[in-house]
Amino acid sequence: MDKKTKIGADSKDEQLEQFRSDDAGKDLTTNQGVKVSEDEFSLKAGERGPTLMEDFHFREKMTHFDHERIPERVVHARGYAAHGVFEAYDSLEHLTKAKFLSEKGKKTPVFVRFSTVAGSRGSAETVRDVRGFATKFYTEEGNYDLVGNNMPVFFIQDAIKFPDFVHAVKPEPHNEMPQAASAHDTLWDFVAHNQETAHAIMWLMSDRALPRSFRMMDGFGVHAFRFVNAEGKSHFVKFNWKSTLGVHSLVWDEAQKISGKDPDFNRRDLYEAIENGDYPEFELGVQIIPEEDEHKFDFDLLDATKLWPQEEIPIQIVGKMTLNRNVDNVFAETEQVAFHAGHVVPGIDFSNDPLLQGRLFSYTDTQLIRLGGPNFHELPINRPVCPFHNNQRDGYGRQTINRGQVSYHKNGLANNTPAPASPADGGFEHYQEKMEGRKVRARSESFKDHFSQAAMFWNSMSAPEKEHIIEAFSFELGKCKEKVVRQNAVDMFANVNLEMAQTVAKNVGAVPPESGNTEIGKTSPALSQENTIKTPATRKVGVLLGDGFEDKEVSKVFDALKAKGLQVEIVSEMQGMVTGKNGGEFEVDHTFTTADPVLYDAIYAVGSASVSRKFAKEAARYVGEAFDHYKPVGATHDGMKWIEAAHMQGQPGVITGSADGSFAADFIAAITKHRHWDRQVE
Ligand code: HDD
Repeated sequence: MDKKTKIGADSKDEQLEQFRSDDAGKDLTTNQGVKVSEDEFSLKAGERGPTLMEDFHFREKMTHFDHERIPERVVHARGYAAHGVFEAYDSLEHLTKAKFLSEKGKKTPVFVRFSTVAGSRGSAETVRDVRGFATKFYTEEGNYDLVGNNMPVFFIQDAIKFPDFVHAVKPEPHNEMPQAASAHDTLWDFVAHNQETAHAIMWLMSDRALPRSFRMMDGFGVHAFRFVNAEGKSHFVKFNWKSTLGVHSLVWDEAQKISGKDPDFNRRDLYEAIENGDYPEFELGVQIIPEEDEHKFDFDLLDATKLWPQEEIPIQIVGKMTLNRNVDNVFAETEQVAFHAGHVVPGIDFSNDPLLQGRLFSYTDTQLIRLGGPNFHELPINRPVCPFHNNQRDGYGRQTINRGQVSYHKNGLANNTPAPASPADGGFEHYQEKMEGRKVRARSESFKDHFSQAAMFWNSMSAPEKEHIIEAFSFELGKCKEKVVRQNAVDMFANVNLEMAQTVAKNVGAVPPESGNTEIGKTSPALSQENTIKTPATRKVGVLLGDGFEDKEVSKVFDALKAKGLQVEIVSEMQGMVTGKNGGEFEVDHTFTTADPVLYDAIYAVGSASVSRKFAKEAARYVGEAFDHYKPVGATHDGMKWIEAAHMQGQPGVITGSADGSFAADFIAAITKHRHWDRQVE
């Protein structure tokens, strides 16, 4: 490949540049390029007369507007994306011939879209749901899409059940409620009648379903894929994304409140982090199982309701993705991006997982209706950065002007080109797996254990995580109107853990099951968020400041927080400047009403000696709610009175003291822990 066509970290950005348009400062024209002289009044027969058909500017403007919307994604409609770069740590040539993994330090542009699954395009983001985590690698050998989720297991084993599962979880058809929620009868009715859902439901009821940030969750390719090396040797592989900030979650009460206070909470967080230069990073990890070991495990590798415990099959970290650029236009990029689990490059191939096999059909099919025809690969965001040539022609919105007489293969007139490339020359060769069998509609016996890994997940949770799961079940089933739905669900989950199911049963008015699983079997400590990476970096602290605050000391605390990469926002009674005792000034970022304690990771109360009654009331609310959500609370000087009034002193994660002393260091240590579950909350 010559220098000009070499693919690097900036290749996609350079390609997109050809399509960008800056309208500011330009003359207004029609789409035909004709300058427009008036854009406020339609053309009429007399000032008070009817509008005239010949008003081409009105017609064009209105027609375009009338056609602005496209169908939202049937699932994952609500999403947000960013550009970035993937860098390989080392060569994986011994495992795969995929070139983007073949060389230490090799950089490949990527585009990542995070999403919720069930909600419509405008729904709230902090709902209880799986999060999509879809990555498009623009490699020199074509686009590779890793279309994953933030949970390693799926709800069903065979793609033929996907429409049923999605119908069950989406709003109920007779009244279109509830929006972006699984807490309703049809989902739980589906669950009890399709018990392969057990393991994924345990994840959905856990804290993983409430990520604090898209930046603070892991991603999973879910299925077993194949790596194939240049010698044709195949290994099964599972892909894992590991956030360098660790995996952290909201609590349910907080998540519900954020849905009202800031329905864009997760996208705002991602957008602002990138704008601030706090680029989200995820390491790519692979779990490898040699083909000959396929049957050595107590689960079937082809079953997407099973994870590969990392204590048994370790994760090898092979590279890092950094998201470093927000999109220019959400519709053009985030909405029109078309992912496909079947977009692979030489060196990556499929397994026979029946869920994956069905996905290979569904993704192109859905893009045809969503993006209006077969040319969606020509949209700027979807174009590969390497050249592409074939004999496909025409269709709605075709942009490529294919020159020449020939559009068929084989041909003589164009010297039989474009010509297939041999595998040695980079042509994709499907892995030659030996197959034999009868055509059957059946589920393999090895897919029939639905509860062992669900129980492993439960057994691996810390005490607070278990409590949250019980609360989640109690909320979700409590929202189901039909008693039989609640009863069937608790009876089913007794197979995961009897005590858990009995507690939930009592909470939701069902009959506690008498028998079930009481064994504490296998555990996988890596599944507990207690064991995740903990860092204060990029956490957001709300600081309550009133006029006359202790400015010198507070400035020192701010410096200490910022030095550790924390974000500080000043909250006060009114917008404008807030002035300290010694004349130091800070600009207020938010008033008590435009912000809210649920939007911060920690609250630092300072106040001042002479705050108003309203200030005092709001400060007490901020501190109290942060405390109830197990967040770190810090107070110095006059801020202490709200801590004392609420009897919070000495509780875990409540840091008081002099801003001159060890306060800042102690407060940062408390923030590093994320939440203080050992706190006594009434
Ligand atoms: Fe899917 C979208 C992830 C099973 C059919 N899926 C979609 C997206 C993600 C996933 C992240 C959003 C991509 C984007 O941001 O544009 N899907 C998964 C995972 C699955 C899974 C991790 C199981 C391991 N999906 C799955 C099955 C089917 C589909 C079994 C159907 C047979 N998925 C679709 C779809 C979507 C989609 C209907 C809707 C919008 C789109 O594709 O582009 O084709």
